[in-house]
Amino acid sequence: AEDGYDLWLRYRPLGSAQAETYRQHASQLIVGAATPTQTVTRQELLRGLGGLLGHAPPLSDSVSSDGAIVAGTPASSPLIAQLRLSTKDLGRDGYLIRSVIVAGHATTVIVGNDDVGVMYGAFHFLRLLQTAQSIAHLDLRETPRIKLRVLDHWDNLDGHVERGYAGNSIWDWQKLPDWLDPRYADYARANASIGINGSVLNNVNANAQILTPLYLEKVKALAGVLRPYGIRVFLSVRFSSPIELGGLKTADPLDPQVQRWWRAKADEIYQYVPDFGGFLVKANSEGQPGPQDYGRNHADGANMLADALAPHGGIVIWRAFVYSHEQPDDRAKQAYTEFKPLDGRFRANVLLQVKNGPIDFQPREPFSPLFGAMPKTPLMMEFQITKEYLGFATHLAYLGPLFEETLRADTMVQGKGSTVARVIDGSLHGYALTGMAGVANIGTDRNWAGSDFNQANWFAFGRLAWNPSLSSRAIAEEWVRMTFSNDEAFVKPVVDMMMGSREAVVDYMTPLGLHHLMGNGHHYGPQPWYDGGPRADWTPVYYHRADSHGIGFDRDSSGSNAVAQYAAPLAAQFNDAAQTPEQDLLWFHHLPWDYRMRSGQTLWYELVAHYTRGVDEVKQMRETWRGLDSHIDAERYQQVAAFLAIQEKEAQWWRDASIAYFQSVSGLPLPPGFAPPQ
Ligand code: GCW
Repeated sequence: AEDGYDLWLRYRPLGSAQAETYRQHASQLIVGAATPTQTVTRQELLRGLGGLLGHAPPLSDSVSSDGAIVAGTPASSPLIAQLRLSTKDLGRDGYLIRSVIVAGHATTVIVGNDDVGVMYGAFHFLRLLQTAQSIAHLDLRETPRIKLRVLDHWDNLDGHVERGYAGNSIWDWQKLPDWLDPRYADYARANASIGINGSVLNNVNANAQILTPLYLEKVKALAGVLRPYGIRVFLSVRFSSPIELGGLKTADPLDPQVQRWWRAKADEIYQYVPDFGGFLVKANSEGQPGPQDYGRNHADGANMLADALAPHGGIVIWRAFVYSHEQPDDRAKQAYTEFKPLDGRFRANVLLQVKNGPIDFQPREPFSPLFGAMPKTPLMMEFQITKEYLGFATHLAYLGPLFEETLRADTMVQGKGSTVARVIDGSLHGYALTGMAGVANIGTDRNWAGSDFNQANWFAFGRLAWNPSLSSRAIAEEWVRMTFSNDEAFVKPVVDMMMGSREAVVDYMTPLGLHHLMGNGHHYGPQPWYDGGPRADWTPVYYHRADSHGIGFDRDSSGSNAVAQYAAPLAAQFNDAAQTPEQDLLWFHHLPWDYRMRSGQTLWYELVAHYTRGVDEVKQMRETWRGLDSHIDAERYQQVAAFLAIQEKEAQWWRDASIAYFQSVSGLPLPPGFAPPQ
């Protein structure tokens, strides 16, 4: 059934002409199976070529005809060793794909330094066929720009996924370690196909139980499934575990007993999982325990854990998403305020994981001012793939443009070109460790991600973690071709629809730099009027600050002065409403309703126009989709159509509720000709 389970690895038969052309370059397959990674690589090539071409080329061990495919490393394959290709600078994950002559025969070689690189190369090779590209004269060389490419699962041990909209956790802790759901290997294949090499199995709001022997047995079993695919396992840990599990009276990071407890725990973990990746930690944020509970700082906490992991080569990923019990004057400033002074104070095996924006995964935020501000501390990007603030499972919002916008943003810390991408790929400040994390959108739904189009966000995350300078449009096109069809009459309109979809959400939810107007707690639907407890900085009115005079959060020098956290040229730009990009206007400024926008319209009219445009965009998306039913299977076609109908209804809800509320505050008439909802 076309239920989306196969993700972008569908491998359905290609058209006969195309298959015929490819078969000339797939006459025999030479790939070892001496290691688990070689074995899964071989399986994937057989499965992929078998599916796409109708039957897989025969396995053999020498090249005897034109069209052989040889995959391996110089160490594992004498054939490849003979070619004397230079592979040294490929590292563990890089690969070459080349059309060469072997024994007088035209041959395609997929070469890495390590089995894992060869596996990535095999997936790339299959992708060429899946996206209808020529494989006749190949000369490709790929290495990842970012070392750690991880999914953060916010999965609780009871199976619930925090902010998950695709069913329950795929980790069946109850049946682990004895039953290994085949889905784990399919999860690993999907990740490996886009270069993801780490999985944080459990929620950052962590349960200490994950570190008990009972659970470590289960973690070990999962690590065993993921390992052949080059994926290392990480765990979120609760900072107070020495109290909860160890019976200690304190979790003070400077207490020798606490340090001993963590060292012993780390030693124990590595007996279960010798290649364990390390810890992810949310500390002193939203009520989680942390070093500040003992008067210590984040570096004290992170370094203590880093010292416990260092003998085993493990790392600590410490989150910068913090805000304290005491309400700050401006929550957007807090991560920078707490972490910037600690630059250079972290151990070499600590990475600081920073959300893309200063608040919290909104449909649009300016980039976090921490990027560029900590040259001596490796900063890792945290994106949210699950759409907590962008319509959960149903709304079609392709996040590629959101990720790309952040990565391409210029911090200006070392002049023009100091992009966020260059911060996190390490090239700007010379970081030794680099990483990108995505909060996973994966659950037990047959389609994994809650909708077919949500799969694209998982895909885009992986592709950008491998190479943050890829274009989100090119990624969308790859994904559409692999997931649905290579038919140009389908690809073009669907890619266009995807590319506009996130901006549509911004327009109907939070245009012009507005943020955090979603329903309290659950974050679904509009609630800009909400001003209830428990704290003001969890309420929409705190963020939009609309009154009869105007709207917006004053973060310029006359307000919270959050602008000062950016490099001087940007600070000056953002400090001046006239120079601030309009898409971020109300993020940085509180402005009168009759403020003149670049269009010449008043701010009030422009706001209404954006809300309306958002709804119109979704109408247009439905229209586009309506014309495409003949190109794909009915099953997926209909679910997308139904979800788009939900999205239109809810875009309308957002528009009407938001305009009605803001009008009740502004007291201004609607623009002439304003069309009431139909
Ligand atoms: O976005 C907010 C979410 C919380 C989440 C928190 C975080 C895991 O609403 O559910 O908790 O961020 O990132 O820690």
